Amino acid sequence: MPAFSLSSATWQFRQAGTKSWLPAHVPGCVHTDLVAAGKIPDPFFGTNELDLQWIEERDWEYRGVFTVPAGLLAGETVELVADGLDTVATVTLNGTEIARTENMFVGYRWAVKEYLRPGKNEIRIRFDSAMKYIRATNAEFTPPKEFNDSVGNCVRIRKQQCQFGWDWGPRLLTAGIWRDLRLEAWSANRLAAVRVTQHHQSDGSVALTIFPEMARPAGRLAFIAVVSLRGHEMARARFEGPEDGDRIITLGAPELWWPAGQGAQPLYDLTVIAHDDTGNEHGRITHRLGLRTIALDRSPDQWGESFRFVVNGRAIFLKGANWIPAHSFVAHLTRRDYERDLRAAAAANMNCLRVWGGGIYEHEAFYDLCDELGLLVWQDFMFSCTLYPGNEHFLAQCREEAAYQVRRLRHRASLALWCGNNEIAGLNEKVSEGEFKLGYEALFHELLPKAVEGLDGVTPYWPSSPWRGRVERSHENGEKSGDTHFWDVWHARHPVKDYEKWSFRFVSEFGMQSYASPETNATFCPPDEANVFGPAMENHQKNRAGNQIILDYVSRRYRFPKSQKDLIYLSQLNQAYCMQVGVEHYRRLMPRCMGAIYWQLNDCWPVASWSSIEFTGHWKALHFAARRFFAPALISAHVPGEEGARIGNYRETTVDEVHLHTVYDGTEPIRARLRWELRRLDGKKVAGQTRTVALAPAQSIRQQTLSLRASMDKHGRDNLYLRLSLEAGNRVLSEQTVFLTPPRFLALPHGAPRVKAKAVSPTVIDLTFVAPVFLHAVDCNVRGLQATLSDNFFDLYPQRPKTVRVNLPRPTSPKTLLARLRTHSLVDSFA
Ligand code: BMA
Repeated sequence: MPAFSLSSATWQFRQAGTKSWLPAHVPGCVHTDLVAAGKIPDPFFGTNELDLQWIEERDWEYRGVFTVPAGLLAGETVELVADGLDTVATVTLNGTEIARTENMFVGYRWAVKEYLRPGKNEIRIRFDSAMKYIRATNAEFTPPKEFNDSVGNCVRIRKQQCQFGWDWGPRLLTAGIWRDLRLEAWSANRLAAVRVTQHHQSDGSVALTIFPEMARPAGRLAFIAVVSLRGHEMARARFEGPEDGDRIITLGAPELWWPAGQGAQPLYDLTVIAHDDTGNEHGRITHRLGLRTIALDRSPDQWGESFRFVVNGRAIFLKGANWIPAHSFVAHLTRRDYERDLRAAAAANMNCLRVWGGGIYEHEAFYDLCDELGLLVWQDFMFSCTLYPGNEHFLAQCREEAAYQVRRLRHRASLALWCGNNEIAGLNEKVSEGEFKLGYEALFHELLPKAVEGLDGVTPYWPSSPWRGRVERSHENGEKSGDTHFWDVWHARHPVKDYEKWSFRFVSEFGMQSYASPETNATFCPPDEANVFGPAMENHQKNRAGNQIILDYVSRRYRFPKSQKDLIYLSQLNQAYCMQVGVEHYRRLMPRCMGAIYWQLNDCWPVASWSSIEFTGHWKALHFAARRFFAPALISAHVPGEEGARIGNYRETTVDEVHLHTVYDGTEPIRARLRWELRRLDGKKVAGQTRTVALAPAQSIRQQTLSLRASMDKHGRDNLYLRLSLEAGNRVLSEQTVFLTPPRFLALPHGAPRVKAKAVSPTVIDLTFVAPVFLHAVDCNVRGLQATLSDNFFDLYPQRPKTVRVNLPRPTSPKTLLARLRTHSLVDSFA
């Protein structure tokens, strides 16, 4: 079908009501165009955000001049296709108004042939201020106050909610043509969409039923459907209309698609071509399919009701993180940007991401990568935290949005769940009251499930996250059914060990903030303003209590740091520790608990936040820890009891034993060596043992309990550490150090590792570290080289070599790498 992308038009923009036009980009947005034109400074730098709030109150105009290719005008119908307009837009073609829109999340097509002319054409799109819109539209609806709706009333418009500001994101309310804009020409009819359902038969074959959806009633059309795998045609069918039985293609011995860690991710191409009896083509659509079944199993069991995802008949523990928009200005994001963070998610042994409901329905590249990497997608609809208007006009917009997005994403191999909203039912008290209740139920219990059922029909729907089948939010019920957001640790400042108090069925949010690295902070803050409590840094901490809570948790665990750099390091170690305690507990609970999705994977700008990957792509300590605590074969310690204090602040402990667990979610049973070693910090071995253990798929098991009271009494708990490892052949599958008291009390020895560097290739170097003494949380920094390390923030045990692979963007000699390398460990951070 002939198409012409309007991104190639000559684009300009201006503030409405002013004279001069400036160059613009499509896709793009006002803020990035203003930066490119030199009219505003970098919105992320320092406190610039605060000076740029005027942009949201203005109206903006875009105009594009283009020449229509002659062939295009030969089409009987020419459509202007807008995949995304942000948001209150009036579209004009050669002076005639074509359409008005008010929903960022809907793609549109308008018949425009009669307004086009041969030669030069002009399209204009005016974006009215979203702030003016929310003051005038749905104004009879005032939602209850919500701490993340800092502007107030942001729910009155269907626009990316976190643009209004969030507790990790700036208030940068933009406007623009944020996705592709093009002209498409066709005659008689057009293949608009293809819906495919998979029937997995007992003999292992898979039958694909193909439902072509035409723009007009089909008439005399025929369809050809071809399935191929890695470029080889596997099957083909020819059928007449939607009623024709031949629209089924059966694949005899297909390769199944699996989530990461469970098997491969083969992707079949299904191409459907519509044509008439004279052979004229009326459109073709290719979908990449993963052959798999997926179900949300909620069967009664001994604890209440299960909440587990079953793929190809196998129940799978979901390991992952929450995903927020990858940039405050999403229009510019490309596959490369998504690739950076999604590959990092897969590298950290994740098999799932939750696309959180205050952002956007993601870019095609995001889902392409999730399909390729085996990352299951828990897809929220874009509704978050606050209640929404329930009037017919608003609901009609939501209906259109749901239909558009469900049609767009339903065939995705990675799509595991449609979820109605983030945190409305579970956390907003007003959800059960009068009109709020009516509006809520109309949207989340009728409209959205109907759209999913009618247009997808396969992917499960879950009304809200968290949700347990009714409006309530007690932890007790989270132990019985549904999913839970657990924020006692962090927001309510409970002890970290409170993760272990509850046996939830599935945990879709829990998190701990940390500061971003000094390198990331330097991108928005000059060194003399980089004090984390100063105005520039404070503006990059969007949680009002954030700094206090970070300091609170850091002080519970570590000594007072030497410098701000060390505080940043400790905040990251603390974050990694908290998530480790949470995730390992949830994994040990398997099969009662079947998912741990921490808050949050990524950032939309450089900021102090709950993320494990900084905005610059730099991995925090948490991301390295995630790779360890999400490992398929895990050695995990449960240490009941804790260090506390009596009146007078005299230390006491209730710790005296350690339970050693293994958790395994590999696919084949294996045998491994479980090794534990209790040592004094001065290196002397106190006790230890190695034994062989059998690991069975989907099994969490307590292997052994160590009674350590006598050793603690004899050597002092401040002088001991326990090294645990799980090994197979000469590979360490899982390893960790357990302390019997908070690290601030430990008598940690000082020392520096010897490091040897060996070139594997011009851009790959292996660093081997050997430390004379035990060193905890060794941070290796190779400043300025943009290196990627296979591990960091790791422990070094006396005389036990540890090799880290370093990937470099350009050829580098081992000598240069060693000269740039700086290491420090926990003890070096203490004042
Ligand atoms: C959650 C999320 C977000 C928020 C985060 C941290 O509950 O759903 O709304 O950013 O907590 O407070």
